[in-house]
Amino acid sequence: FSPDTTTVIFVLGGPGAGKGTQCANLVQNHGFTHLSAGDLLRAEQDRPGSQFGQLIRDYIKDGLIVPMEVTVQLLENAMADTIRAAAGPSPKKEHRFLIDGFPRKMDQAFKFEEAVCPARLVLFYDCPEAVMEARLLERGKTSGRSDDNAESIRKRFRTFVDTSMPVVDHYDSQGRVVKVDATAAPDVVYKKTVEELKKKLGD
Ligand code: UP5
Ligand code: MG
Repeated sequence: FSPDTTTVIFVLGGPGAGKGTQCANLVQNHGFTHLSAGDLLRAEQDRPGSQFGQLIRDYIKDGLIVPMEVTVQLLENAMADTIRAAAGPSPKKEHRFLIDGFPRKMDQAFKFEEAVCPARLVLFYDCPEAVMEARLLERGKTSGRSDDNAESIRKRFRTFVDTSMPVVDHYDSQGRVVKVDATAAPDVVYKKTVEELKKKLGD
């Protein structure tokens, strides 16, 4: 994917920070395509005949990072499908992707940027653990997600701190991170997101 015609924004933040919620808003109002690595993994897990189903199930339950080959391939396929679906007599000049919940480990970050496409920016939703925990436990009452329980949530937080924060710090040291406080209500966080993106992307 050429960075001239493909804009990739990584969307990071702890479990329950609101990545998916904010991405949905950005899709509606700003023409992004939203690809959630977690959603793609859950779909692959449930796909009949997938050779990775059980592996994904085990990793997600324990809040661990699925081996990167699986996730990078799913994202690459989804990007290609999106671009193919938009092809026609007047193809889009630019495709903008929000890659949600990825990369959450350094090896994924290097692999994706080298093999697929460099990211223009990293949108980082910053939120205290207590707030995220309350949101996830509340969602867990109805979500059906195998990792929305107290024990899995604790493991997800640990993985986030130990493995995923270094990715944010890495991009921050390169001046590519846009940090948004995700504690307030969704519409407040969204307003802030749009302001920050406007500053960086110029539209
Ligand atoms: N909510 C959202 N914003 C709110 C706000 N401002 N105020 C009040 N409530 C708010 O939101 C979570 C809940 O909070 C919702 O109920 C929402 O209404 C409410 P959501 O937008 O879903 O937050 P999000 O950050 O997307 O939380 P999510 O649970 O999806 O985060 P995770 O990062 O844990 O989940 P993900 O699906 O990305 O990954 C799951 C697992 O997949 C990982 O643990 C890992 O095992 C695996 N994975 C990989 O192995 N590799 C990858 O690259 C990616 C994932
Ligand atoms: Mg999500």
